[in-house]
Amino acid sequence: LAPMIELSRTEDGSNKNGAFAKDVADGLSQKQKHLPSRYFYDGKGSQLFQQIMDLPEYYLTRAEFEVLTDNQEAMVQHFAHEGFFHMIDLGAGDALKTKILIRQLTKQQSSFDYVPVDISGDAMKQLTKSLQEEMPEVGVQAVVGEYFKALQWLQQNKSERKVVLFLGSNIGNFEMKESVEFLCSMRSYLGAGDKLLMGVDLRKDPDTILNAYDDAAGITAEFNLNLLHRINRELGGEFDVDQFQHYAMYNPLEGVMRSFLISLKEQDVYIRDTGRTFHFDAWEAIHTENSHKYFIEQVKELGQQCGFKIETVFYDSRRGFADVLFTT
Ligand code: AVI
Repeated sequence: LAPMIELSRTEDGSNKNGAFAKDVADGLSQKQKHLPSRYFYDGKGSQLFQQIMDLPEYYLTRAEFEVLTDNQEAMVQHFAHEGFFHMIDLGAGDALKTKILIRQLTKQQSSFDYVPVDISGDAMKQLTKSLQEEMPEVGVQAVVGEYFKALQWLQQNKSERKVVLFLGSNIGNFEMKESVEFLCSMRSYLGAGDKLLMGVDLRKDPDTILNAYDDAAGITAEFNLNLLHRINRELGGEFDVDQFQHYAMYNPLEGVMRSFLISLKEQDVYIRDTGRTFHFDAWEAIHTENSHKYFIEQVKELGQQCGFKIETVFYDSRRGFADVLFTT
């Protein structure tokens, strides 16, 4: 399987080589405007996402926490039966969930090191420090960058045994086609018997899903609108952010939660680093995020397309979230 993912993005999604400016200009010039959701996660956005994870409506994090807590012994047995391995954690953040597994691995004296990958350098510094304090016996090699950085790391360490964690339903933020490309790319760097533990949010009551992305306290709205603030801060944008509104919509046929920013009036917005002005009609939308919700059968097919087989599926007690253990 050939690597298919494009490896040319900036490491942290910032404006280093103008990629951010270019993506914004491209997205806002389309007939249906859009902005890539990976730009949500600047310092402020990451902080808001931490708040989202504590919201009463945002069930995903708690559900996955339960899955990992209740199944930690079984999971670790699947990972650790053949000697040393690298545990690579894509989008590790504060690794609150992964620490459940790390503790269990240490308890069982498994031979492994931990490779957290995250776009936030600060998060990786803090995580390395907290692990050194809490579990000094665990070797940690943090990688700062987007997911493609993790793929590069996998490529460089191709011959060693690996367990990849891709938790939190982060896969759900890709377009369907991108998720296949990403998983196939990952698969091409894994060897026989390597594992992938992937968190996926499952189909459920549409209202439960919708509320999770349109919370009463308005934190998700702030998270979405922060993208415009970020364009103002980093690209010299002139968005009047109060003139845009968060709008979230769930399509139960496709199983996709979509988020938008809606222009409340007809307006022109200049963005210095793009050298251009963008026109918005009253009530025109910018599509900012997809979050896919899956049937287990779809997850199975997704894996199969890239040569992954399901070893076990671990569910939460409500069967609303699953961590799927794939092997090659
Ligand atoms: C990071 N990702 C899995 C979150 C999700 O649920 O799609 C991002 C998010 N967007 C709004 N709320 C949370």
